[in-house]
Amino acid sequence: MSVVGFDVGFLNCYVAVARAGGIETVAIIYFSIIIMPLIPNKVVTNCKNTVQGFKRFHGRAFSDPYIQRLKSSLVYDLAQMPSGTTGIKVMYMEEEKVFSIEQVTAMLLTKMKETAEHALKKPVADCVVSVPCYFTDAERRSVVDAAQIAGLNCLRLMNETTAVALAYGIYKQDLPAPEEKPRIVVFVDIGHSGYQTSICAFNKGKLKVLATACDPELGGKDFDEMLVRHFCEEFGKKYKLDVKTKPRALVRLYQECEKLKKLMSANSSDLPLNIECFMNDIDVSGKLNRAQFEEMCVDVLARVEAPLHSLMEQAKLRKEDIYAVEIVGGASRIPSVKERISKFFGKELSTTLNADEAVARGCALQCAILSPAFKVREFSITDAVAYPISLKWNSAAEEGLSDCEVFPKNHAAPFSKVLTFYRREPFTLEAYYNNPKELPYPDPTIGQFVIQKVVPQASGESSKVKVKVRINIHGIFSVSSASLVEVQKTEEGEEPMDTEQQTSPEKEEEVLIERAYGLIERIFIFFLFSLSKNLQLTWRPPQAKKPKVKTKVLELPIENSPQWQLALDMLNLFVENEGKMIMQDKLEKERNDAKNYVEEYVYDMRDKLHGMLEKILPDRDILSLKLEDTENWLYEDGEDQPKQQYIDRLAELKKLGLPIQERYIESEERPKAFDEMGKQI
Ligand code: ATP
Ligand code: K
Ligand code: MG
Repeated sequence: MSVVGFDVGFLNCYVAVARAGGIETVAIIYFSIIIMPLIPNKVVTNCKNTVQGFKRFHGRAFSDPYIQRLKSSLVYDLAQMPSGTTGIKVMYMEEEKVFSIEQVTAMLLTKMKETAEHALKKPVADCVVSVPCYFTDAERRSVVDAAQIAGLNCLRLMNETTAVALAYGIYKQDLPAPEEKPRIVVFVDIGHSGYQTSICAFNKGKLKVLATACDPELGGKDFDEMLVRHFCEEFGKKYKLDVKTKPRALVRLYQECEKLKKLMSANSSDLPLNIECFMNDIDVSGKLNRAQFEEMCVDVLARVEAPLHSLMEQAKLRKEDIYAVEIVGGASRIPSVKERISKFFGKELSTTLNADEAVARGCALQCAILSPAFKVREFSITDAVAYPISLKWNSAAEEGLSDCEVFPKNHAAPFSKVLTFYRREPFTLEAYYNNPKELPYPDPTIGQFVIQKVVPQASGESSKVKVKVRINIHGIFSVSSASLVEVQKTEEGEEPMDTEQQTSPEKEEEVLIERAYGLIERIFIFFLFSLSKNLQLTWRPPQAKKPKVKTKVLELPIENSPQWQLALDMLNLFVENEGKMIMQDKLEKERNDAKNYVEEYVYDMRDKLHGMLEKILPDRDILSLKLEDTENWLYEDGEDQPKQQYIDRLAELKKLGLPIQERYIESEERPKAFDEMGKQI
């Protein structure tokens, strides 16, 4: 059992692991970048093969206008997967290959997994992975698949703001008692790509997300963008350079602007930006201060408030009700961003959490709570549905389409609902987001779910079909089960039996979707049925002999077709390929290690030969020559050889080196032995 939290950020990744004897999280950071090996056995960096900023490709069709718009601004290429989703085109081992977004994220997760394994010194499978709270169903399914490809057992996809809320609440000793008025805290996370806010109610041992509001397109990158735009213009005028035409120069400018932006958070005076040999061998320089920076970012800064308004409106709370506003995420360090948020709430912001590690720590804490092997204080987390979800279906009475909002916005999650339909034949439920306007995504469809094998009752009546729909622990919608209630007449005197059973730890609710036929209609159907079957009619007054019935519940198969879900055979293929790539990496590492051992031996032995082994002269020269020979070989033919070649070379060297070392030890030991003997005598 491993307890690990992964914050898969747009720019930065964090791994938090929990160690036994209390939750001590160790966070490790690195960039969300995958560099593909271009040529077998060689690491050559090439910007077309350096894939970054791919978090936003999850669950999106290649034809999605958002993807098409992004495509032109990327250094690497995108391509369409056979299923219609987005793939990334790179050179991998001398071949052009298209990797699905799930595969690329799996590669990143594999790296994160290895980091966790290194920290814990044991294999890692169980984990909790973060996603932005604005991720849709398709995006979440895609991340779950990526985790599976990486060989991880993702216990929960956790909303980033909820992870932060957990990291905030779990250690608080002074939360109001369960029956008291909850403590209301607002969480704000501004990362590189997205801006997320949530408002939560805390009581002792629990947290409930009341509402969330986001701008998926507002983050540190937008501030970088403004700076880049400014300097492109300035360098255009000052040095007559068209920066946009040179991708390499542009990449460097982005890097320098990000650095400048960070410096400006701590400094309000003029700050320089210098880049040597920027383009056409020209060195460029410029300067900027915070006031100028804020002026060029007014439009970006103006977007900070809207989600906050929405948040308060949804929660129906007053600003006075808020106990604290906790901010995290790298871009929350920008002074003007903080100012806007602080001004909106009319209070000082709190920075009690580690701005960079809070998400990963929250995920690790959630993993510890879910893990049976770990003892953590009880803490219940109720998340909120980000976008309202409706179902539509063909109505039984042939009146056309009916629909029903099953999960309104901010409905508690995870959650199951049992819907009751009266049907004679299989039917289809279509799930969709019913408010496409607020969706940061063009396709409101969640998926089709066919309830199969529905048959009428023996009596000819419609069958009662119970359908369970749920938002699971990952925030993913599904039709999780369906059953048909078969009514059977029993022998006189036999006790009616209800075989229905519902045991689920998850919160659940029953909703009546379609009404049963009324009593009159029932009698009429029964009447007709009897007539046709027996051709003899015996009227039995209902009170006289109530037919005893028992019910039997039949599980019904469901055909699931979620939008953009990776097909199972593809998923299996990707799992297999990831295994091959990990193996390839492992072989490459072993080969490199073998080479390094030869190199190390050469240097080590040479040192020794010049030092303490000087006494053993004749053999020394032979080994010395051999070492030099090997060193030359390493830089020439031996630079890129199979592992065995290095092993063989090392063995050859050791064959010469070992006897020398042995003789040396002997020559050192002998006088000592005499000394010892002398003492004894
Ligand atoms: P996302 O949450 O959008 O997926 P992420 O988690 O990778 O992205 P973070 O690591 O939270 O993002 O934040 C990175 C952003 O914060 C970058 O744009 C970075 O330039 C910015 N940033 C970090 N430190 C500072 C600072 N001191 N001042 C201004 N910006 C900063
Ligand atoms: K992060
Ligand atoms: Mg983040």
